[in-house]
Amino acid sequence: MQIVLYYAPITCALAPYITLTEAGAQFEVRSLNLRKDQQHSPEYLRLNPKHKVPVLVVDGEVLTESAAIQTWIARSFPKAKLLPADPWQELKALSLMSWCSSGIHPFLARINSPAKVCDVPNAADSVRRIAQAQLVESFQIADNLLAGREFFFEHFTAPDAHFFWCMRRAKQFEVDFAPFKHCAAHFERMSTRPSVQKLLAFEKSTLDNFAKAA
Ligand SMILES: N[C@@H](CCC(=O)N[C@@H](CS)C(=O)NCC(=O)O)C(=O)O
Repeated sequence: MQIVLYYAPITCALAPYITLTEAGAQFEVRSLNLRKDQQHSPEYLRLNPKHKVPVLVVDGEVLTESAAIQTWIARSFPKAKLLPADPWQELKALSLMSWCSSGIHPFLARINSPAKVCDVPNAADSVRRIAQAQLVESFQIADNLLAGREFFFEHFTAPDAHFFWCMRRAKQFEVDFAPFKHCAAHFERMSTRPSVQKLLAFEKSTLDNFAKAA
C-alpha cells in the first residue's frame, strides 16, 4: 500500500502526520509551502479543488478532510488502537474530530486571516477579538472533557492529535491557557510523545528547506 500525505508546516496536516506515525505506517510526505501559494497550483487543485492540506492519497485514491483521514488511518491500522474499541465511544471520537475541524479550526483561521471573512475596513481586530472569545468557550468545553484524564479516551487516540494541533495553533495566536489547566496538561503530555517529537523535527527541517530555497 502506498500512502502519501500532503502536508504543510504549522497547519492541521500535523494531526494525520502524528496519527500515521502512531500507527507505525510507512508514508511519504509531500510538503507544500503555503506562503508560496503552492496549494493553488494547477496540479494541487486537481488533487484538492478546496486548496487545503491535509490530503491523503492511498494507492492513487484521494481523501480530503482531517476527520475522514484520521478515521481511515485508525481503521487501516487497527492494532494501533487509534479510535476507541466501543462503537459508541468511537462515534464520540468522530464527534470530537468533527468539532476540532468544524467548530474550533474556523475560529483559528479567522484569527490568522480576518480578511477572508470580513472586508469591512479596519475590522480585523474585531474579527480576531470575536474569534478569540469563541475559542475560549471551546477550550473551556475541552477542559471539562479532559478533567481527571490523560487523554480524551482511555488511551491516546486520533482526536488527541487533532486537538493538539488546535491548541498549538491557539498558543501561536497567544490564547491564554492559564485558565485551562487540563488542556495545558494535555498539551504538555502530547508534546513528549515520540510521534509529536518526530513531527516537530520534521516541521523544522521542512521550514529550513523552505528558507534555503527562498
Ligand atoms: N476542513 C479541513 C480544513 C483544512 C484547512 O483549512 N487547511 C488549511 C491549513 S490549516 C489550508 O490548507 N489552508 C490553505 C488555504 O485555505 O488556501 C480539514 O479539516 O481538513
